[in-house]
Amino acid sequence: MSNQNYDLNSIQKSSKKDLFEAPDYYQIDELLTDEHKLVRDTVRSWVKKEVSPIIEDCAQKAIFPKHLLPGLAEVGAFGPTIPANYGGAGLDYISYGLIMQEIERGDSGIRSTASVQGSLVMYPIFAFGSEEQKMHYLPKLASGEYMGCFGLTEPDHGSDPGSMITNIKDMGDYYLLNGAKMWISNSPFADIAIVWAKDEEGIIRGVIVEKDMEGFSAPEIHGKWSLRASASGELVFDNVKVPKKNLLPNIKGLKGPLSCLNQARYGIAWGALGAAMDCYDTALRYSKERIQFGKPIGGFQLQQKKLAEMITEITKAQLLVWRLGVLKNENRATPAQISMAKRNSVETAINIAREARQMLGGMGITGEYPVMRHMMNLESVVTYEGTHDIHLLITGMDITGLNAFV
Ligand code: TGC
Ligand code: FAD
Repeated sequence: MSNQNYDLNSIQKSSKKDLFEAPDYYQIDELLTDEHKLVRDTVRSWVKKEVSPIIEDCAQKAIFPKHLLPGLAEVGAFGPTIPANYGGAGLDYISYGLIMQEIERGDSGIRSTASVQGSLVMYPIFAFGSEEQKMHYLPKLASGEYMGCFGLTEPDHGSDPGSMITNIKDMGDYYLLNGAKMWISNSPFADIAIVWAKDEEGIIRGVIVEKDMEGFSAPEIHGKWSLRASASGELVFDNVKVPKKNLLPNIKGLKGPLSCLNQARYGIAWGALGAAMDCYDTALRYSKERIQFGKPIGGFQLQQKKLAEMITEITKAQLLVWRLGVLKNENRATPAQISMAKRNSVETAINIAREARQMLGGMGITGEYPVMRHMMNLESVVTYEGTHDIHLLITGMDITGLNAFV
């Protein structure tokens, strides 16, 4: 089934109540301000009301629930840290993290949409765009009137984006864009794409491509077993004439797209913990209700070990991302610190999802519970925004000063 068009009535609402209760084993709430808690609770309520009832059916049918976009905009998920004069919510990085945590508690694919819009589309326009570009695009992106996508990965250049071949040629009045991007979240329905391409000197530049430009297409990728409620596609550029005013003027080189990734990876570090919390909460509740050998399975030591290790890992990761948020608010978080947190949170989440799936026995493979969906989603999250191994090598390079990529 196509992600681009669906009949809202074809999505079946679950009658099951979302009973999620967030774990807070170390009273981490005490580290949050009233604003942080208000933001988090607003998104949590929205997810319970709008996402939880439909997400299993959307994932099963591979439908991106695009009717959620106005709601996402309303809860401030698009560009939470962008200043209010450009339509953003003007929040700090801990609020941003909490928003991503709550959305990914619902589904990693919905969080992907928000991450891309805020960190990979609004951020580069905000950080590297002209004033005219900011005034034109940012308010529309914040409200969800425009949706965007981010084209860095190519079919032959994933972990090594510096080797990209997509290119722009200066034609006097415009740039001629040629090439292709692969695995692009949101591309099938995006109004604009932030595209990274090499100029004639081989320097990476960013351009804003609009969906109606001649020679530009964004075919959807089908057949995913992961992020099924998210739309992914390609970006194909066949002699696309990009007006000069669409070049991001204030950035040159690979550090442009990589700076955007710092923003998105930071959000994922929080987001993946949302998925972990949902799996833990589900497994904990199930362990108290499921009776085998005459008692709740949560009473068996092996099940308690799984649960105790889950809450320990969640708590450690919560403290890590909170501290990272403080550093980010002070503009002191390094890219390598962000890499460590992204890698750690996703690994924590994927391990918890796998353990929780086992704890649910046969029921764990069904859509009755969110665990298998989270588990499959996290297989994308561990790969995109830099794979698990790439982030390890970034940490390795940071601590040794030796570059394993060359
Ligand atoms: P290298 O020579 O190390 O660096 C090139 C220039 O970039 C600078 N730099 C950074 N700047 C800002 N933030 C960072 N994180 C940076 N990392 C490096 C660096 O200082 C240098 O600057 P300058 O001024 O000297 O030119 O680059 P390299 O070619 O050796 O590559 C390094 C490597 C492997 C770490 C990097 O390319 C990498 O991170 N690869 C992973 C690729 C990746 O993460 N792709 C993600 C695609 S987008 C996506 O997946 C979206 S999914 C969204 C969703 O659905 O949620
Ligand atoms: P490869 O780079 O081919 O890697 C294959 C394997 O080799 C990996 O295990 C990797 O860790 C390993 N490897 C590579 N280099 C090294 C090395 N030097 N040392 C050791 N091991 C190495 N990209 C975008 O630009 N925009 C998007 O919106 C976007 N959304 C995505 C959505 C989904 C659902 C997915 C799955 C991907 C998305 N991506 C997006 C692409 C994503 O960032 C890439 O898939 C990722 O960076 C890895 O690239 P690759 O798939 O080409 O794998």
